[in-house]
Amino acid sequence: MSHITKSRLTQAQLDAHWMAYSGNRQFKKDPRIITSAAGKYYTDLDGKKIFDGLSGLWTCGLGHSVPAINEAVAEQVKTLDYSPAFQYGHEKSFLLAEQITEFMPEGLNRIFFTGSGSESVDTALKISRAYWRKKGMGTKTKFIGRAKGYHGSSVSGFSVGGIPANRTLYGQGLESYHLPHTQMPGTEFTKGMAEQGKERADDLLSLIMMHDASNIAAVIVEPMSGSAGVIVPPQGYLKRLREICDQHNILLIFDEVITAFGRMGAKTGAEAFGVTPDIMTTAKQVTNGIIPMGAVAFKQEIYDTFMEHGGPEYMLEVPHGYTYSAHPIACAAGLASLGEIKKQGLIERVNGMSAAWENSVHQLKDTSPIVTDIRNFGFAAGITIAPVDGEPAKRPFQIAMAMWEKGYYVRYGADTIQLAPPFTTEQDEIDSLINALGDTIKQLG
Ligand code: PXG
Ligand code: PLP
Repeated sequence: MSHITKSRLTQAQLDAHWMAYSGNRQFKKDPRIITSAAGKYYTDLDGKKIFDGLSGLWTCGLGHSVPAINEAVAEQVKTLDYSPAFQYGHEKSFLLAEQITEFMPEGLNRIFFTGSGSESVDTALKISRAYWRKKGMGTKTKFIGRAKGYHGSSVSGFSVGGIPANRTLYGQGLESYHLPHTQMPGTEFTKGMAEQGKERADDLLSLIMMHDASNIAAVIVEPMSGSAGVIVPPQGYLKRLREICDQHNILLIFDEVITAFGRMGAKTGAEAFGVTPDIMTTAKQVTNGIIPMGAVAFKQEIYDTFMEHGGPEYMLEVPHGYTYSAHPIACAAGLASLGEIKKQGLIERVNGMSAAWENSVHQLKDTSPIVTDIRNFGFAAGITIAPVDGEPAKRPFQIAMAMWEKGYYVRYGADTIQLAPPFTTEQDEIDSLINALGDTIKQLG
């Protein structure tokens, strides 16, 4: 059924917006227009309620239109709408930085604010290079990412990223090399972390052999890959990466744009998996998605290195930042969001319900032979769908469209369906989502 006749938008208006990461031609023939959101549900133009099975884009774990966040933003708009990010400050950024350190593993206690996950990644990579230069090791400039990694859309992000479709069009990026991913054959349908795969961390030794540690600034990985379809680290894998980085004097960056602030049933992926990086990038959940913001956490020694080598005190220690770094409205939203996560005990809640979530999503295994793998951790799951006729992305698209019609929003990307329900999701909502998805998959395969 086409929704276009019900939209007030003209074709020219639809055409004017070149949508991000979207099939623009298909969308504009049959637009899926969301008009409002409250709690765990969207409402579309037809007035249909749609369950938010991906918490926005992994952003809105608290659900939508959360009164405490709305009020904090409304108050901030009236009090201080903008404040220059460079050389002048406002109190809320310092309060939020301290609040964020409470979610961070021990030692990651210096916070740099950005406007998005991509900017957080840019910040982490630039500061890594600058750090080595400040320490007199200016040859350490190369980066190591990982196959299937997603680190945002900037030039640096696509360079270290490992999803081929996001790289092929864009030519030369930053000099980056890639570890193999950890989706091991034979581990399909593993619940949580697989036992096999730790040895893939040792591929870092081969890359170090090839490029030499004296030329490598940092290794960047998502502790759990989100965009590529929820790829959970094998047991012992991240610990091994940490050991090798320590032995070779290479910074370890965890890109926690999806995994920080509750999604893993822990404060961060670092906490969930018991490994502490030198730098952590975050975004999304920090403001519950209401206003763009990212935050990068650094271990203190990195910050101190810049302060010690900063020159006269009136000089900048690092020429880096964004017009919207520490935007006051984003800071107000961040304080309210993180405050609500703590007040509502949502990290403990996700942790407590993750076993039930795991059991529910793994029931999809028996729905159809086209389900070839299921992975899960915390309140996240990825379901791999067998391709048709060399078109791996087609069935996930069809499934997501059918689910939308039925009143469920799920993410489709490459050969997977991704799920990440709000932290407040109840068991009956999980059941209804999984039953609808199972029926939809059955109808297709
Ligand atoms: N790093 C990671 C690990 C991410 O997941 C980014 C960086 C970039 O963040 P920004 O805010 O610049 O988009 C991301 C973003 C999906 C999906 O469905 C994931 C992201 C964005 C859109 C969709 O998996 N992750
Ligand atoms: N381009 C121009 C011409 C600018 O003046 C600025 C910021 O002043 C930027 C890009 C960067 O914008 P932002 O700080 O929002 O990333």
